[in-house]
Amino acid sequence: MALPSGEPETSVLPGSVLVIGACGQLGLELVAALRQRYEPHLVVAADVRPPKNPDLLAGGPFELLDVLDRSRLDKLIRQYRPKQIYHLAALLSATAEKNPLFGWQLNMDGLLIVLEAAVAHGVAQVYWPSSIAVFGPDTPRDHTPQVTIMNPNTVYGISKLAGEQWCEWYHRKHGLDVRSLRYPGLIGYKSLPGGGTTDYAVDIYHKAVAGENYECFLSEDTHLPMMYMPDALKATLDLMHAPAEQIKVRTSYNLGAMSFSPAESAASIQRHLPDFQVTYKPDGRQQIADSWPASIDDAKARQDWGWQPDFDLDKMTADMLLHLKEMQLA
Ligand code: VAH
Repeated sequence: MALPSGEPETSVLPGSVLVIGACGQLGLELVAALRQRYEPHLVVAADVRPPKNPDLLAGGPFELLDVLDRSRLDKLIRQYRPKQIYHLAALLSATAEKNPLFGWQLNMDGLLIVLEAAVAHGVAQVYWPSSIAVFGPDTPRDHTPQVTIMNPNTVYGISKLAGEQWCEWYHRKHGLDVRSLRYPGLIGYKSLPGGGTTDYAVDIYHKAVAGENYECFLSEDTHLPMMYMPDALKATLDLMHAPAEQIKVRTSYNLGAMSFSPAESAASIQRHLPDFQVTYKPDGRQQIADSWPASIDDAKARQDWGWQPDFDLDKMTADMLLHLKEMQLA
């Protein structure tokens, strides 16, 4: 991934990088991408429990960290002196609805602990993911603007909206270089998501490659903003390496790539696997999905730091099926 500034990809970071929530769907892939970009021993993966598959994080240091334990975080920051902290640990939308108070505590107190520690230790940059979940049922659903009505009605969305305002406050009051993206649903082949409303868009590929039919928990015409993991990684690293003067949004940037429905996802797969069948049985996650945008206007990200996605639905499907088939044969 070339840097917008044209800086060589293998630029050495004077200091380490700490990834909190490294065992999650995004965390595993972000650690791998950071360890390709920097010397692997400089990229410290941390999570509340070890990875299910240790091989996935074997290329560099791993530390146990409950992000709600400030003294443990202080110890790791003193030990590794990170220049960047990527704070990903959170309960996602469906899980947080089942555990509202812990969802708020982890998503909110976790962020505040990281922001406070970053200021106290002079960490140069913090990354924190927001989500399209910050929008609610009365937000304009098509090409949702960067600035608009935001009345999220999920615990996850409420915590992400509050978190965005805290990020802006820490930048304004303490000069902390904290940056954020409102991710759409993320789709990747390296790890399964956990507890999200958009997880169907990953599960469907695994079922197709396994030769099984798929029962989708959203209705067939539920359009949601989605993004292939390589694009999410590109956006995250491009944002974090853009010159500070280009970053005009200190809450969180809208970020888009594509928008599709379960029926369109199924049709894209069936162009490769004609016998694959999908049925639809909406569950409680349908109500969450119905409160989110159908598509995102990310013009501000494109204008400020040159965002440009590489993958559409069919290009993602071809790549997902290729890699999942390879993994199946391995
Ligand atoms: C979720 N995958 O479903 C996450 C994401 C936009 C959705 O934030 O909760």
